[in-house]
Amino acid sequence: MKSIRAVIFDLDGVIVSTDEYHFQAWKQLANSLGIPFGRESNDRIRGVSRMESLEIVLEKSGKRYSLEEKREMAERKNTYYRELLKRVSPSEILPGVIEMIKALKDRGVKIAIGSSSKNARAILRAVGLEDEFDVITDGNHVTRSKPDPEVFTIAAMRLGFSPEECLVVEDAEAGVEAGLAAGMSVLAVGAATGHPRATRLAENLSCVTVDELLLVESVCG
Ligand code: B16
Ligand code: MG
Repeated sequence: MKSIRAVIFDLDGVIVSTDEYHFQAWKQLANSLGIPFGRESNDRIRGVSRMESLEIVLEKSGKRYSLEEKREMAERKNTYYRELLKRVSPSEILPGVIEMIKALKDRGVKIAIGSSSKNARAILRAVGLEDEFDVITDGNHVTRSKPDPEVFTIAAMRLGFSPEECLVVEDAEAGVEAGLAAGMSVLAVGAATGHPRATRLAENLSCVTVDELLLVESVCG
């Protein structure tokens, strides 16, 4: 088995708590349409694309909508979301992220972003991390959303490593599945901590040392 030479981080819910802003923006859209949308549906939209998330939100609507109407709704949700993103600052970087990035760089391990979000660069810029990653692969580079492995496969190719040399850090069930389907090890954090097939589990990145991340199975929290 090859050792881990690159770590590919998901963004929303792993690097920054923007997953909460996605929820609030979808909730705002759902309220305007008179559709119930609660926290119990939120885990299902983690990691999946904007249009696929919209389909999940619309499941509880009795109405059928045209593609044009759906595009307008997705655009409106993104406008709500971008408004919420204006408050994002470095203080919203999740626990252990900065320390882990530094520790990985000190080891010479390459780091990448593998996100479904088309807003990934704007978020990384807002928290001051845009220049920290060797590669940023996001929703603008893929044709298929997680749980398809495409975003992680492209990130690994751009980094120049084979899948078994890469470890993915994910907070979404769809993202854990995507990493495993890419043939990579996966550390599941946050909402995905209970995932039965993840390679490793941790409450968040502050619960894992760089040695544990790269070498040893760890459960924490
Ligand atoms: P956008 P990640 C994902 O980001 C979010 O988890 C998911 O909720 C969102 O629908 C998706 O990005 C698309 O985001 O509307 O900004 O393009 O977790 O893969 O970093
Ligand atoms: Mg995520």
